[in-house]
Amino acid sequence: MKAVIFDLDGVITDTAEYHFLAWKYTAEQIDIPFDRSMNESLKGISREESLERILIFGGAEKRFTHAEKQELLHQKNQYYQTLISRLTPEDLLPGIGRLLCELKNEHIKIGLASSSRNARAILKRLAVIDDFQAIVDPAALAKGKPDPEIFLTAATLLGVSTADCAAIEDAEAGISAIKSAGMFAVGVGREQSMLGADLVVRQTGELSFELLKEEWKQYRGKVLKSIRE
Ligand code: B16
Ligand code: MG
Repeated sequence: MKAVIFDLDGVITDTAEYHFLAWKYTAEQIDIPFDRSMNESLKGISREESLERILIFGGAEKRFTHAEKQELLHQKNQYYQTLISRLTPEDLLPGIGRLLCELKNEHIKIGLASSSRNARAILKRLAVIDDFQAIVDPAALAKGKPDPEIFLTAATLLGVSTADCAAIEDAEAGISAIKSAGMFAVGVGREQSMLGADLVVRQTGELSFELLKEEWKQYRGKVLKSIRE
């Protein structure tokens, strides 16, 4: 294991609640009901794709022009940015600060593969931006999660082969992206929603370098065995 690539929302910090509040505000402006289960299905999905899904859900996919959709996206993001301006280093999820320190001590490279165009601002507010050797710019990608492009780009920026990368995600779309990239996938959340992950923890507080190393050894053993067979 030469690199660990992190998702942001749901792994490093819990911005899902802020996305929920901002989408709820925006959806209600156009008379579409928005609840937490809908928000759950948007985890890891880009801003534009999220709006399309909300419009389809509300039977309003043909109701808005391109310019009106841009305005809705702008409104949502402004609301979201007001909320994230309150973030402090206290908002790192449990165990993440410790894990970043352990990885640095072990000289393991650290990357970020977040779909959020607000990721840099969030990492700055959490005071961990300097821990990352590579931060993928999601605006420069052709495809979002579950496409593997974001994780492949992170590995390239870090200069590490995909087979030597582990990646941590909290969304189904993210786990699919990691597996399609040929990496060791760590899921944070309920086992049922992390199908395909090589290791699942319920909460970030359970993550440690020791656990990743142990599970990685077993995973590599299985991979090598299947190649020999
Ligand atoms: P933004 P992740 C994702 O972050 C969120 O899970 C998703 O809900 C959001 O729509 C997406 O970022 C885009 O965020 O509007 O800030 O560009 O989980 O990939 O870190
Ligand atoms: Mg996430």
